[in-house]
Parts: sequence; structure tokens; C-alpha cells
Amino acid sequence: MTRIFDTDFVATQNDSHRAALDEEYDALGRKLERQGTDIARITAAAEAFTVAIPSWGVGVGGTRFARFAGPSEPRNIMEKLEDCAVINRLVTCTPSVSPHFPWDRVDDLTEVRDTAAAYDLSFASINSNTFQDQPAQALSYKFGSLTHSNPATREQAVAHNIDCIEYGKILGAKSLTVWIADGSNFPGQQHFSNALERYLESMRTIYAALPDDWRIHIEHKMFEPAFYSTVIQDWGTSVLCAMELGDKAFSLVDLGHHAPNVNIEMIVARLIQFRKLAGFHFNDSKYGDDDLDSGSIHPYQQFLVFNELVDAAYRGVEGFDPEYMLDQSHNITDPIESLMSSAMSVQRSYVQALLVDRPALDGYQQENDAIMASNLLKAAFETDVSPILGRARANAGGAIDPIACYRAGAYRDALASKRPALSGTSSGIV
Ligand code: RM4
Ligand code: MN
Ligand code: MN
Repeated sequence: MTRIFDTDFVATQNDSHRAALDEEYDALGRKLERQGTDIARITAAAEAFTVAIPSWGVGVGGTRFARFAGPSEPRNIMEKLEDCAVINRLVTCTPSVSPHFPWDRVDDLTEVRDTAAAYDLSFASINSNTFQDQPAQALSYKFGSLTHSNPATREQAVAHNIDCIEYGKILGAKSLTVWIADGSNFPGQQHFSNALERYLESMRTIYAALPDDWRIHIEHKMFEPAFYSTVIQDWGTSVLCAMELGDKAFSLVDLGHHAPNVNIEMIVARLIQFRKLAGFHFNDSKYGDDDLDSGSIHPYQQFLVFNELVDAAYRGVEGFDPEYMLDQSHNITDPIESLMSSAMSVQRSYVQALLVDRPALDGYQQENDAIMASNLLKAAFETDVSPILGRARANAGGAIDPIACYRAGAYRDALASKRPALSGTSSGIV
């Protein structure tokens, strides 16, 4: 990895963009100055912004119907880290990786930790997986895991989550993200309250195993794979469970896990208000949970989410410390390119939200001036902050145009013999 995208290579690639970037950055700086905004302050904030890469995101995903293999796909966690290092090398805002177990399980996790450290990567939230069966697993999750009607199946799922905490301790993570696929396909199949009671009982045991400085993230999802009911279906159930469990439990917002047209930014505001926002799985969707690239369908929604986050930081909300992660499935693109453009899209929304004049917005809200309030947000969203993002990356030693730089490096071609093609016949969402 470092051999291809070394300092000289990236600098040479940047040479062809530098003059235009300087010109555009200076022009934007003058524009922002007229609004009373210091571009250097915004650039420094952009440079400090980070979002974690999901380890599973560097693999090629699929749908329920098919999976089309990509060239030089990573086959294990070490190769996934190699790809994550390329991403961070070029975009510079993705210094951590959120792993998924048992997908990323190896005998010696200290080796994984050391390999990551050698790439200047650290580990973000640990994701457990009780939504599919593993080879040699004693009891099946076909009818649920943490909420299963059979106590022995629940115990097995609880034990896996506690194992995940142990793996996370080795890797230096500080949180566990729990998403369960438990639910039902038919009315009457499952007793709603009994299933949730069983969930809480299981989660209390997992919660008790959390180290003092850890948090547990409860991730809701409206449907899929369960098509009639899902036990943790929305933020209401997730936050109720987080409140039941205690101070270390929070509600995680995966943007794709809501019904179309739901006001997600308002959910975010509520979670902030009640100190229960765990963080995000950023992605986008058009109809249901498609795990599309962040900002590819609803960039204004993503901006409005960041408007709430920046507002919370501006107001100094106590304990406000959300974890940012991407969670996408890439079926037709090169996952490295999708993850790079998504990380930059999320960073763009953050920077745009920093441009909002908060005292002015407050004034318009006091005066009930709907047009001016709405136009103020729109103006920030419509500001092309690309020069700030490019400058932030260049300052940090990254690529001014990451996708062009990545393509120039012909990374996948270089890995072709080391990473033979994975069979493309199996289907699967991830
Ligand atoms: C789920 C959910 C989880 C992720 C899996 C792969 O839909 O978003 O966060 O771990 O997909
Ligand atoms: Mn997710
Ligand atoms: Mn999902």
C-alpha cells in the first residue's frame, strides 16, 4: 500500500491540482470573510473531523439475488486493513476501522491490532453478529438471537456479545454496537412485549460485562430481514431500552434504517436532548435500507443532521460525544472509491453546517421568520466547500483529488496476483 501511495506519488498527483486549489481556496476565503467567517478556522475543523470505516465495507456486497465479485477483493481482516489504510492515506479523515465479529475473527487479535497500528489505524466500535449462523454453531439464529424463545439460544447470543467486548479490549475499542435481526414475518408469530422483555434481559447481562469506560450502542432498523415486525424497530424502542439499561447505553442512528421521508434530523435532536445519541452509521437510501453511498441521494438531509450536531457542539451540550461510522454495501462500485467519496461527503456536510450563522438563525427563529431561517440553512448547504476539503487533505498529507489519485495508482491491478478472485455466485446483502 505505502509503496504505491507514498509521499512522492501523492505529492506529484497533487501538483496538477495545487494552482487551481489555491485560487479557489482564496476566492472562497474572501467570500466567507465577507460573511464574517474565518476560512482558516473552518479548515482546521475539517482537518480534525473523522469518520470510521466499516471493515465489511471494503468488501464487495450483494443483494438477495446476486453478488458480483470485484477485482482484488480483500479476503481477510489483514487485507481489509490494507484497503482501509489506502482510504485514510488519501482522504486523511478515516483513521479508524469498525470491525465485525466473527467476520474479522482470527486466533491472534494482537497481530490485527499491531498491523492496524503499523498503518496508523485504530479501532472504532465493535459490531457483534447474531444475524446469521456460523459453521459449527450449536444453536441456530433462524428464529432470533437475543430475543429467541429458547433461553439456551439467548445465552449463546449473549456469550458472543461478551466475547466481542473481550476482542474489543485487545483492539483498544471503547464501544459495542448491537444490531439484531430478530423479528417476525407473520402477524401473531411473535409476542411483541415478551420478545422485548427477553431482549432487555439479554442486554442486561451484556451491559454488566462492559468495562467502566465503554458504551453500548443499540442500533434500530425498521425492517429486513424480518418483514412484518422487528424487535428493535425504531429509535423509540432503542431509546427506551437504552434508558432501561443505564448511562452507558445509547441509541445509534443508521440513516438507512428509517422509513422514507422520516425526519431523521429531528430524531437526532431528540437523542441529543436526552443525552442518548450513540452516534451514526452513515449511508443513504431511496426506498428502504439499500446502504447506498453517503450523501448520494439525500445530501440535504445529511446536512440537516450535521446542522443538529454542530448546533449541539456550539451549545456545549454536556456529554455530547457521538461516534461517526460509515455503514454501506457496495455492489457495483469499487468499495475503496465509494468509501472515499462517502467519507468526503460526510465531512462536507459537517463543514457546511459549520458555516451556519447560529446567532442569526436564533434571531430568525425568535421572530418566526421562516423564509430567512430556511434560506440561511440553504445558503450554507449551497456553499461549495470543496476547496476547504481539498486544502484540509493537502495539509494532512493526503490527496487533493483522492479518487483520481487512487485510479492513477492502479492499486487493484498491483494486487491481482496476491488476491485471486473470490467466487461471485453467492448472494448476500453484505
Ligand atoms: C445491518 C446493520 C448493521 C450492520 C449489518 C451488516 O443492516 O446496518 O449495522 O452490522 O447490516
Ligand atoms: Mn448499520
Ligand atoms: Mn443496515
